[in-house]
Amino acid sequence: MAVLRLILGDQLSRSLSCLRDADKEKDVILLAEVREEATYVRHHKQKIVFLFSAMRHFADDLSKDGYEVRYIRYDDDGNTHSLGGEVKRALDEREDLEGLIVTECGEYRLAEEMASWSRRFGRSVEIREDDRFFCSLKEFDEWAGDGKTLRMEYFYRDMRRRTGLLMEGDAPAGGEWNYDQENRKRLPKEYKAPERKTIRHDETTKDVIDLVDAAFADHFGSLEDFRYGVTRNQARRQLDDFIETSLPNFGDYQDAMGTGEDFLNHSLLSAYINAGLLLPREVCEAAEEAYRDGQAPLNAVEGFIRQILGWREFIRGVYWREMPGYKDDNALDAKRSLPAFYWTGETDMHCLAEAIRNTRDHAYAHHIQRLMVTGNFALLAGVVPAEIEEWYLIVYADAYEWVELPNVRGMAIFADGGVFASKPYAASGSYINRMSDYCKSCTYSVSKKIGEGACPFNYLYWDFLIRHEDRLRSNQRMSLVYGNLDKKSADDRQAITEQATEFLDSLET
Ligand code: FAD
Ligand code: DLZ
Ligand code: SF4
Repeated sequence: MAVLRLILGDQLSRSLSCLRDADKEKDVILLAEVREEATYVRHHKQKIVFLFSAMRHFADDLSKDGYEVRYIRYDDDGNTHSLGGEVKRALDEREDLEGLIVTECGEYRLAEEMASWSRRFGRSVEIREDDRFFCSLKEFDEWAGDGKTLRMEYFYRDMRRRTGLLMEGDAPAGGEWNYDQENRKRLPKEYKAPERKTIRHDETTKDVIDLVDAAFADHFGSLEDFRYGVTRNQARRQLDDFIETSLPNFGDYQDAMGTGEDFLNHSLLSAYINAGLLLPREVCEAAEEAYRDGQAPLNAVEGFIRQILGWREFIRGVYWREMPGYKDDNALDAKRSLPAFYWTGETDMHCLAEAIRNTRDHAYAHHIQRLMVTGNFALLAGVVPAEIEEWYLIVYADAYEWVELPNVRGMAIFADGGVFASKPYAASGSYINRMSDYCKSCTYSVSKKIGEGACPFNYLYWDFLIRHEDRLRSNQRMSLVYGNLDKKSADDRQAITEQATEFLDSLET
């Protein structure tokens, strides 16, 4: 029996469940560049180049290995520009194809659509589990049980035990599960981040850059410095390079930020892992090997593995467990529109300008920029969850709803009211000053709490605590900060509220 096998843009793994038993003699493998996926949000130009070029290279490799591949290019005549439309067209044109096999996708909206395909097309549709993750959705649900609050740390320990990663018998390597306390260093003066290897792009990528430049000219982002690898081999080389040059200090500078330092010691691997060019297991194993061989210290390797084995798996479990309601949560009743500077980067707040520039130039920003700069500002300003969430889904090359949405709604802006965060990650300018050199070259003064020239993060922080006092004061983990708020006089509180309101109202949206 011949079947059609659909591979989505973020499923570029040869071990993908829907490819596993593919018959080179009979089956047809479909990949399609379609407008519906490229514009359901207006993705960063580099994200589209990365995926289209990676899809084309992946399809070429399959063809070279003898599979029959049906590849639909964006500007091909007859492209229906939706995945459903392309599946239907392939099935209609090839009567010998008895049905479709596909691996489950990463976004709820598409999963719902796929669930209707069998009825719509009158053919069998088999949706297989995506087993590239360490933890299946069923296992995650069993772990979560009826718990209303989920804690990543306990999940992570279970995953360490289950996979044996960084374990010595029944105990964690080095005796501790988590070395986060050691991973909060500022950058030393004159710190030089590791050089990144450049990737020479081939004709396929150049063609895609031209296509995206023309067809998606009004999408956010610059194409001037496109540096993503687009093949498995290139992604693997990026992994090896990271392990050798950046991992040893990954832990130390994991939370640090620096002007002009767009990558520091971060791995830059999320786009590859999420698109399937690298598997999470091989990435964690490579890091563990570096620890066992004495090439990287435990605080770095544990910190890195925790992000993938812990956070990444946990976030995915939360997404599928909480959807579809999760998308509507607005626990802090946030109402403000997204400020225009999120798109232009034009703001006197230097930390925000830097994070947004990095985002525009590379479809990338590292975790602390996402969480404590752009995320923190949206939280303090009370930006409508749907607007800030769409921004994150658009601007990063690694963004798919399964991973973006809980990170934004759950971690950055507390819109879910604490499904997995025990308190909002709200911070004043002091945090940003402690972890970066941004404040030194900012128009605002981080040491000034209120009045002309004061850092907006300072009064926005207190204003946030005042506005949400009813909800947050009873949270035990907030008792210290509310204790500090209690030391402020009624006049101080009023001045904070007035300056915060005036500042927020002045933002162009
Ligand atoms: P590194 O710092 O080198 O970390 C290693 C790997 O760990 C990453 O490649 C990634 O696979 C994984 N990882 C780390 N943190 C997380 C996390 N919180 N959730 C899931 N995986 C994690 N990550 C995405 O992959 N896609 C997103 O759309 C996304 N949106 C985010 C939005 C916000 C508001 C925040 C706070 C975080 C978001 N993250 C997202 C998580 C994290 O910021 C990125 O995974 C990371 O910055 C990617 O860069 P890197 O590969 O250099 O990561
Ligand atoms: C993100 C994306 C883009 C920009 N374009 C395509 C595409 O043309 N064809 C495709 O198969 N997938 C694309 N993707 C990835 C999908 O949006 C992704 O598979 C779903 O969002 C589920 O995670
Ligand atoms: Fe950001 Fe405030 Fe520092 Fe300026 S002073 S960089 S706005 S934290």
